[in-house]
Amino acid sequence: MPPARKPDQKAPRTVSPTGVGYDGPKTGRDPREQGGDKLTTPNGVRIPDSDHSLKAGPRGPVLLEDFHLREKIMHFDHERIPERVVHARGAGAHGVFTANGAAGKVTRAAVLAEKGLETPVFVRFSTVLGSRGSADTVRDTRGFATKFYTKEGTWDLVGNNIPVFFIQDAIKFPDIIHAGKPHPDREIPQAQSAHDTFWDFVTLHTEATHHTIWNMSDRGIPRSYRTMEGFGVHTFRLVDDNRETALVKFHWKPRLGVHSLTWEEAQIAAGFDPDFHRRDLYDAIENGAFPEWDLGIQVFPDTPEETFEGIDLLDPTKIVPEELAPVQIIGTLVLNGNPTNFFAETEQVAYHTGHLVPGIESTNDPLLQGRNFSYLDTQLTRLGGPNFTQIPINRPHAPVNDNTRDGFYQQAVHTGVAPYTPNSVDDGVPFPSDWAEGGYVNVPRHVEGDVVRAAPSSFDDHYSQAAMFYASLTSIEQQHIIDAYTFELGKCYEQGIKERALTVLAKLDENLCTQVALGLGLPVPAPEPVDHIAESPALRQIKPTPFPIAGRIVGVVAGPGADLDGIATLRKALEAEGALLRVIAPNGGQLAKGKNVEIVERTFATGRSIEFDAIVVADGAPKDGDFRALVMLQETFRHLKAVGAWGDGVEVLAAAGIDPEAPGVLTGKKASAKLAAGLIAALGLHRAWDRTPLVAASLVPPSV
Ligand code: HDD
Repeated sequence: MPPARKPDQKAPRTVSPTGVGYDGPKTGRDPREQGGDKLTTPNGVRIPDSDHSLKAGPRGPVLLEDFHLREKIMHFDHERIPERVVHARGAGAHGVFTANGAAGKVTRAAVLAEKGLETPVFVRFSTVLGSRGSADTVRDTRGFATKFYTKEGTWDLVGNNIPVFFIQDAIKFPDIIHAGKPHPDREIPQAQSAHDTFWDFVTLHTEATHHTIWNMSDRGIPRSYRTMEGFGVHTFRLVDDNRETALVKFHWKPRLGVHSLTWEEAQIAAGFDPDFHRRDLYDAIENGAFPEWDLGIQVFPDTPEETFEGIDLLDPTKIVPEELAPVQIIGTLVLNGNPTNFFAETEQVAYHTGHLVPGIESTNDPLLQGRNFSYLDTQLTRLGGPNFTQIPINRPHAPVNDNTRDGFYQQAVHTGVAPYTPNSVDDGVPFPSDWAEGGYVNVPRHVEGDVVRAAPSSFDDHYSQAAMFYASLTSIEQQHIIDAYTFELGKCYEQGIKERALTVLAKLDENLCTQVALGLGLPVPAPEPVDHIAESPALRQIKPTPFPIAGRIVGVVAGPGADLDGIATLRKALEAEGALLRVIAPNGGQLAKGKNVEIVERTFATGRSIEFDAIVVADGAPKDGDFRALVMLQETFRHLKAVGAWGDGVEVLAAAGIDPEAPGVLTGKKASAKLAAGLIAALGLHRAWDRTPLVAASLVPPSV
């Protein structure tokens, strides 16, 4: 484990573990570093002064011959590239995917099939709707895109943290995005779905109902990128060595469990720390708490109907519950390297659903088919031309000999005179590869039909799986959905849109519809519940068993008189689990007592509850009732996170109005092993869910 780095310290210049970014063998130059230690122009001319323009006398006009001034300003003027049209806001990391060999029976793609094979990856997580500078914690779908630099070429799995999509046909993608982005007249609201055009679209295009209810669930506000599931969404076709095919859906399962923020935490974080998820990912990797996911597949027979248990596998608004088709684990992803340069790597990485390797093929899912065009096309303006696969982060690790030539930003100095195949003048090179030589040979598949603009009738079921999702969740998760619909629709101005949304909810669940209608102050429409398949408990994210706590952060409220021995004991116990302890005190600097020295990492002015997964008050902490400390504790309690105190720290809890007997409140005379163990167990469960009724009662006045 690398030494812990303080969160806001300057990052060391790390070398990416994948080796991505090196151009050594080709040009002898590593593009991540610039040569020498002297300041130069872009052409390598050493310059004496970069702070003063060349002038005719100190008070005279600037001279046109100042090439350094012009180069410096010219380059700065063009530092920005267009942000992604969707998923503009994101964060990435390097890592390694290791196959366990289980997929060998369904695919010939070595990246999945070859037991023990390690493939370098670059993963980028994102929100969908917000601009590049928008807040991380808004309610939205999250992107989960993985670039596998396989030895057979680059494979991109461009997924989301929600297993279904809003629409069934890519031709509607511009429309849903126009509806979800800010209103064109005022360009508000930023990065959120709580506005009229979004709800107008999803209630008129009711195929969006299933995805929308996932957005309104806790999945729309993840605690961390590290605690999100990922899904390939579409059904893909895998091909084995014998050209036998199977249909599959991909799932990423986080080792830390699936956890979310509360809505209040998400809102506070959007203002207090808009970089909340980006910081969390970076700090976790920097501190050695490497995020891990298992990759799993659901496997279905490749029948002509392309359905499984009556579920249309080509409809991207449908899932196959894990109870019907278990997720089989085929490998593990570990993210173990932060980018060296955000722009060069995270901003310039270009994912594409059409980046496939032998053994993995598309299906006829009309959403996927459209994506296979869009991701290639969008890079032309975003990355400035057709040579984006030559940008270091996009460079394949497999040898490339492709007969494409020239174009903007061509990096290669091609040799030979015959960029066509076959040729007789360059000794025939490059040669095509057949199946046996690892060529991407599509498995023949039969296609027939009339040319029509139409969807199959199975795509008409817009509600049954949304109803199944809601019915599958715990009552706490259901309440969060009620609250989210009430908030989002409450932000709409058009009565007609709200009423239409209620008619959709009437099909999903009577209580959901009634509660939201009450919250909006609108009449409750007559229930029209649809039939749905059996509930899927696997969809719940509140689980009774604790998860690992690596990367979790515990704040300890302290001050000059605090029990530093106790803090040291607690820190040791937490660090043994990969978690961190941060001292919060009235002022910055150090706390010292005997041999113990604690650096204050957050003050009452700079800290806020959302930065911590639990807060504990140390014996000897100040009892002056500073409201900022009390607010921190009250928020932590209200957000159902563990709170605690030892020694006379319990007086501070009392001042904050926290009942020491309430669930998830841990107290003790000392910072003992027992207190630490209780804290670790509470962190593993993410929240003290048993506290919910207590908090709910305190939020709603009894007269309402
Ligand atoms: Fe998309 C980016 C995921 C449908 C068009 N999409 C993008 C990213 C993710 C997804 C994770 C960010 C990649 C990155 O980090 O650079 N998109 C999805 C999923 C979809 C989906 C899971 C449905 C299952 N997307 C979709 C459709 C279209 C697009 C139907 C167009 C017809 N998506 C794009 C895009 C983006 C993109 C415009 C923006 C930047 C980029 O591709 O490189 O081409």
